[in-house]
This record gives sequence, C-alpha cells and structure tokens, in this order.
Amino acid sequence: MKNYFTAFFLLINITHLFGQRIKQSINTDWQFHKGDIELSGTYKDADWQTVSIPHSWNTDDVSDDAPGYYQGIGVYRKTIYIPDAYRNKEVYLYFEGAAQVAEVYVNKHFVGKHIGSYTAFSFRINDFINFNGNGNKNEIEVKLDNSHNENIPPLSADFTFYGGIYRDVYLAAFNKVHFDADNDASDGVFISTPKVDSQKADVLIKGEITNKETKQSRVKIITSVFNEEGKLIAQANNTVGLNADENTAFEQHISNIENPQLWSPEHPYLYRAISCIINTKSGDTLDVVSNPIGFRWFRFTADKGFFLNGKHYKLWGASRHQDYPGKANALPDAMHVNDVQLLKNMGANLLRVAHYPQDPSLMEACDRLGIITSVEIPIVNRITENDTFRNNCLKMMEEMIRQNYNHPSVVIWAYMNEVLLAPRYSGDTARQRIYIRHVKELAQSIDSFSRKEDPSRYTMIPFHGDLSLYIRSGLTEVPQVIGWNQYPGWYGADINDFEKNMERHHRELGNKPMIVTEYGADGDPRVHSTHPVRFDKSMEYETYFHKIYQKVIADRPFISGAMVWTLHDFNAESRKETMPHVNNKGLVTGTREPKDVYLYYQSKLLSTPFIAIGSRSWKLRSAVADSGHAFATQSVEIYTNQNSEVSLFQNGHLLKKELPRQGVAVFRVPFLNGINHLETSVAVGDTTVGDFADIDFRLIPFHLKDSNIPFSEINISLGDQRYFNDDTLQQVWIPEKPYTPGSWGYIGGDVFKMKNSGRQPYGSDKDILGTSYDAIYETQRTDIQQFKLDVPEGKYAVTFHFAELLSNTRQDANIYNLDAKHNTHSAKTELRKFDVLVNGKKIIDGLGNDNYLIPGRAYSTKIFVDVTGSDGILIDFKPIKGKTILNGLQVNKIY
Ligand code: GCB
Ligand code: CA
Repeated sequence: MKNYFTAFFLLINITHLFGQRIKQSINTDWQFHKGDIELSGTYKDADWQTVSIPHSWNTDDVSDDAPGYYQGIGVYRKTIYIPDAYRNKEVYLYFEGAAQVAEVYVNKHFVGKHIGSYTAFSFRINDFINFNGNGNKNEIEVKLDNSHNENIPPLSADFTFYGGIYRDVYLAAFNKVHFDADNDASDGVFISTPKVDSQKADVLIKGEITNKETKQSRVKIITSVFNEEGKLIAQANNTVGLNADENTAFEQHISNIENPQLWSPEHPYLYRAISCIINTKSGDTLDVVSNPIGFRWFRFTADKGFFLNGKHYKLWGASRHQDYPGKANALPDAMHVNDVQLLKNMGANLLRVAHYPQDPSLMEACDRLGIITSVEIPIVNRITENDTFRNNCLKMMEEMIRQNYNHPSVVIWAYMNEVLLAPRYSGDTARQRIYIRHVKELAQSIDSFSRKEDPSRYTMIPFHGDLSLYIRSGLTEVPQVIGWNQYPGWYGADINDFEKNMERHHRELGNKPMIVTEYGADGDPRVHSTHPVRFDKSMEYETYFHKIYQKVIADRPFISGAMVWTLHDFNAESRKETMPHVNNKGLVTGTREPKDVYLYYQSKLLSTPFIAIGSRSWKLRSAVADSGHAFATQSVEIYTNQNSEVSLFQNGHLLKKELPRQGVAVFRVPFLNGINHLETSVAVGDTTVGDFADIDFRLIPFHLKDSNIPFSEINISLGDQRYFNDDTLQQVWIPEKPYTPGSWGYIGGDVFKMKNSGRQPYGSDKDILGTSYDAIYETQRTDIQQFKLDVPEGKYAVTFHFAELLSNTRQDANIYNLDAKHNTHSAKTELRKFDVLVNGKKIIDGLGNDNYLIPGRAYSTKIFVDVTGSDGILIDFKPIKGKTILNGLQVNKIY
C-alpha cells in the first residue's frame, strides 16, 4: 500500500517537472576578439568576429608552416536575454570547458575565474544581471588565456593546447531551493552502488540542498529508480529541514533492489535515478535531476587481471584526444559520440580518456555503449614544485571526480602521465633527487585525495618505459593500478623489450595490478611499404607493431588490458616527420578513416564472424611490373576471426585458398593494370562472410618501351623505400631503384641518412616547409651522378624536387625519442652547387645553397623534353662544389 502511494505521489509530481530547473545552451551568435581588449562599453565592429560555440582560435595556425600557435588572450562576448520569469530564480552560467584560464564578466562586473582547460565550471550571476532599465538584455564577456603557465598543468605534452570556449555553454535557472549548484559544476547529486551482486543491489544517493530563501523550510527528497522500460523499481524518500540561506547535506539509501540487470560491455543496461525536491506544504516540485545508474562491481587483480560482475574481462581499447582536423578541439557532441561508436565497432571495451577529462557527451556515450573508462587530469611530463601548482592539481582532480562521479563507465581516476620522462635538473643529481621526491609527494597527495573522494574507483598513474626509474622513485607504490606506456619497437629499438618489460613488472611488482596504458607506432595513411621498418611511418609497420604487442598482451593474464595510443591521429603542433603537426599513431586517421590496424583489431576483438581485406584502404597503387609479365605481385593480408580456409578472388577468378595463421591469411596477388576487384570470403557454418576492395593499379612497364603496357607517368621518391599516395592528385610515388637497361633508375650516389639520429632508417625527420610532401622531400639520393629512363619517343614533362636536408639551425629532437640526443638532427650546411643536364642540355645551372637550396625548404622545377629515337631521358648531375642531390623526380608522357 505504501509503495502504491509513493508511486502515485511521484507521478503527480513528475507532471510538474518541466516547471523546474532550466538549462539551455547559449552557443550561437557570439562575438570573438583574438587578443586582449579593454572591456569598454563601446566596441568597434571591425574588432570582432561572429562565431558559434564550440569555438577555438587555433583551428588553422596549428598546422601551418610557422612554428608555434597563438597562445595568449582571446575575448568572447554575447548578449543574452533573461526572461522575466527568472526574477525569483537562481541564475547560472555554465561552461563545459574553456581553455585555459577563464574570467567571466556579466554587464562589466567580474563574476568569477576558472583555471584549467578540461573541466566544467559555473557561476551564479544573480548579482550582476538586470531586468530593469535595459529590459532583460545582458552582456556576458569571457576573457580567456591559453598562455603557458608554470602553475597550471599541463606544462609540456605531445598535444596542442588549443584556446577557446570549445565546449557548450549554458544558461541555467534554479528555484531558490535546489540541489547544490556550487559544487564544482557537478549536478549536486552523487550516486554510488555500495553493494551489488546478481541478486541484489543497494544504491546510495548523497548531496546537498541549497536553500536561498530567507526562511526555513521543509522538503521531501525523493529519488526514484526506473528501469529501461520506464518502470519504477525502487524509491527513497527523506524529509529534510532547511535553514534559511544554507546548504543541508542529505543521504538516501535504497537497499535490496532485486535481480538487478547488470551493466557490462555486452549489456550496458542503465537505470535512471530521478531525484526531486518537493515542498512538503505545497507539494510543488522544486528541483529535479536525473542520473544514470549502472549496477556493476569490478576489481583489478595483480595475477589474473580485471573482473567485472565477477567475470573476467580482458580490457582492450584506446586512448583518445578530443580534436579533429580543421576544428581544433571545438567539436560538437555528435563527433564525440561517433568516436565512442568507432571504438565499440572495433570490438573494444575500454577507453582511456587521455590526457584530460573530456566532453560530457563522450562519457554518456561510454555509459550507453558499454565502454569502460579511465579518466585523468592533465599532469603530463613534469610538475612545478609549489603550492599553487599542487592546489591546481588537486582542484582539477576534485572537479573531474565530482563532474564524472555518476558515470557507471568510470573505473579508474588517473593522473601524472609519464611524469619522469625528462625530470627537471638533469645536470644536478642531488637537486633532481629532491625534485623526484616532490613528484612522489604530489602523487601521494593526489592519490589519497582521490581514494577519499571516491573509494569506489581505482587510482592509476601511467608511467613511461623506464621501469627502474619509477621503481627507484617509489612512485610505483602510490597508485592502486600501474599503467605502462610502452614503445619498444618504436622509440625503443627492440620490439622484444615490450615482452621483457611486462615480465619484469610481473617479477618485481607482482602484487600490483597493471594495465598497458599506451602502445603504438606511427602510420601515415599516405605511406606504404612492402618492407616495413621502424620509423618509416608506413601503415604496414604500424600493423606489424600491433600484431606483436597484441599477442604479448593477449597471452598474459596479469596484464589487465591495454589501450592503443591512440584512437585517431591527432594534432601535436610541434611534431615534424612525414606529416608535420600530427601524431599518426591512430587506429583511424584524423578524419576517422579506419587504418589497416583498425581492421586487424576488429578481427581480434569482434565475436561476430569477421573478415576484411587488410590493406583495402590502399586503393590506388603503382609499381613496376614483374620482369616479363603484365602484372606486379604484391602481398595482400586478409584478417579474420574464423579458422577455416579463406578464398581470395581477383576479377572473378579464384587466386587461392589459404588457412589463416593467427587470424591472418597472406596472398601474393598479381596486380594487373587498371581496376583489380578483390573479393575474399570464409565459410561460417552454412554461409560465408566476405569483403571486397577495388584497387586501381597503375602498372609501370618493366621495360618502359613495352608496347603491351603503355608508359604514361612515373613519380619516384629518391633515397626512399616507400610508396607515397596523393589521393587528391591521384598520384602514387614509388621507391627508387638502380638503373637497369630498358628500365629506369639512378646511377651512383648514396641514400641520405641523417647523422646521429639513431633512428631514421633513411632520410630526415624535419618539417620541410612549403610543401605537404614532406615524406618525398625528407628522403634524398646524395652524390647522384645520373638518372636514366629508357622511355619511348614522345614529349615529356620532367619535374625535379630538391630539398637541402642539412642545416645550421637546430631543430629539437622529439622529447619521446629517449635514445636520441636532443638537437642532434642538425649538421653543418655543406656548401653545394651543381648543374643538371638533360640529354646533354644544361637545364639547371648552378643550383646551390646560395640560390634555391634553402635548408629545410622544398624546391621544385618542371621542364619539358622531346625524346626522339632511342635516346630516352638521360639526366646528368655535375657537381661544382660539394655533392649533388635529388629528392624526387616525376616524369609524365604528354603525347
Ligand atoms: C607518450 C605520451 C603521449 C604521446 C606518445 C607519443 O608516451 O604519453 O602523450 O603522444 O607517447 O606518440 O609519442
Ligand atoms: Ca603553426
């Protein structure tokens, strides 16, 4: 009977819900000024630009040729209209995120300041808004500053510190009595599930109620728990007395919810908890908030990994940044949600929200789709040893936890990524020891804070690969879970060190649960190789790297799980290499196109039958025909989670059937000139699953005068063993080769290799300015004598590409290349000068460092050649001073 009444009572009040708190976005029609500006009453229109939120002022300057990007002040303003109905309400401005320091003004009055780019904040603005005089029109101004600040993390990191109001902004209005709206921009209600098993679950609801009335009052707090069908399954009901102008804490306990539907990756069942404040006299509903509940319990173990709801799960996933090419980090909600879906579609069950808290819509998607999360604050690489820095860290931790507390997906609160990567005071061991002690003390205080604030989640620190250093520093004792960021086979030379490091953790830190918080290798989606090597940035090396790691992780139960670094390619402005400003370790590209390695993980993680042509995104190819044949043979890998024979058809003909080994079937495919339709399939019971790809192959005749395969164009990257795709121009660059009669190639010279880089297999890793073909210009044949092409008669365009790779100016080595010394990628400019002759005619006269060869800058020039008889094209490089060079060569037959 009692239950019947409360349910009835609730139904009545739910019909009043819409009269309660109001939160509406105010994203459109803002004015933005880049730089500081006097907050005057009179602005010149010309100083302002109309923008919409989400917005960042670093959409373009993070990928141009000029080093650095704008880090400074930006000012936003907007007119808002506050309805008359808000007169008796508590009015708030709510920002989901603004970078990095925000000062908010309303009608020229300072309202408040927030520190940190990645957490939400809100301010009560009642004291500054007007309803009179100016009607209901009010002006908000937000002054932001994303300058480097030694007191605010992150201080240094491999991502871009964009500025702007880059997440949603809201105007909110509450009744005078409401759930606390001044608790770190949380919704003031904190829900946990202290006891859950498959038979019974308890819910604890905590929070505070604010009474802004001038009189005492009594309210009822009702929290109702609904299942996904909307059925009320439990309710808590307290009566609380409130003093005037005070906050009152409350706690509600719901016990013994029978047979709860458990939340898990495969069944992300969410209940909805609606908490209401009801005036006991009038029965009016004063405030309402709703939150998800996921009933689950979990634990990390040091020997057997992770358990959710008593069941073992290997956690597989990725880390994710929050940017997109051309948009900086100013992404609408849908794009955050799409990323979670991408991860889910890969078969993953884990997301490392790295290196900072992200958009609420992302976290909601994780709850909804069953993706387990680890969320962290942005202390990266280093700390500042003072109280201001420490307090900012603790405040960020508090905001992160309170704002994300109610997401059932969260199992870990993390902090301090690779904090000993390059400890300060490298020249002073004694001082450095003190610094490291301070780092440990900071870790200790953040860790204790986190455990106290939320004992239901684990704490974690992600360390870099130097196990000895972290063990020695004592940092490994601090968190409940250790994260290892692992790069052997990328920054570290030997890929087998990954397995060794994992075994060492197990031996020496065997009582600590562990997770691989990062592992990855760059794959520039334009770069391919049939002989992948470390640092070549090829898609094939990226896949190779993951095959090795995936197995080591899968085979070891003590590794709770692993997060690939990263889900998508992301902007890191200071990066160089083939795609400057971008970190290419994504499973998908910047624009979220799956790379081969994404398909590989699908085959490993999906439980539904799966097959894919591994390199199906390499749709446009070119290569020299096999000797004596009208085709070029290349390997194609098929990924599948089935164990029976895989068939591959080319243009309708069965090529072969292969049994996959560890999920990979490799075929040698004789690619013909033109479209090659590849189709693969594998039997699954009575049916099959399949995949197809159309690969446009531009076959280059082995003998250029071969009349069966007409020669039309060739694009060659000198000093290079890779293929490079330009999908916009529909051109493929192919590796160099030595000249053989009837064919083409270089005569003489050496492959350029940067001195002392310790890592580049060939070429340089500098940003080459004035081009997006960095990959072509970064490689070079030095001391080349001739280049010869035995082309048929006709008229040709010949384009030469040069870049001086030696320079007196220093470019810093990437901080993550721990085995390379900084600043080593420079060398004295070698004064050079040379002529280029084509078929005996001097066409480039004295090319050198005193004219077009400016270090680190692309130079190209095109000429036309008429080839008659059997001459072909003979290019002579004649040194005048120093050595000759050639970086790229394109030859097109016009007719
Ligand atoms: C790391 C860092 C991450 C970098 C990554 C890389 O260890 O934690 O922020 O982006 O390496 O790709 O170098
Ligand atoms: Ca720039």
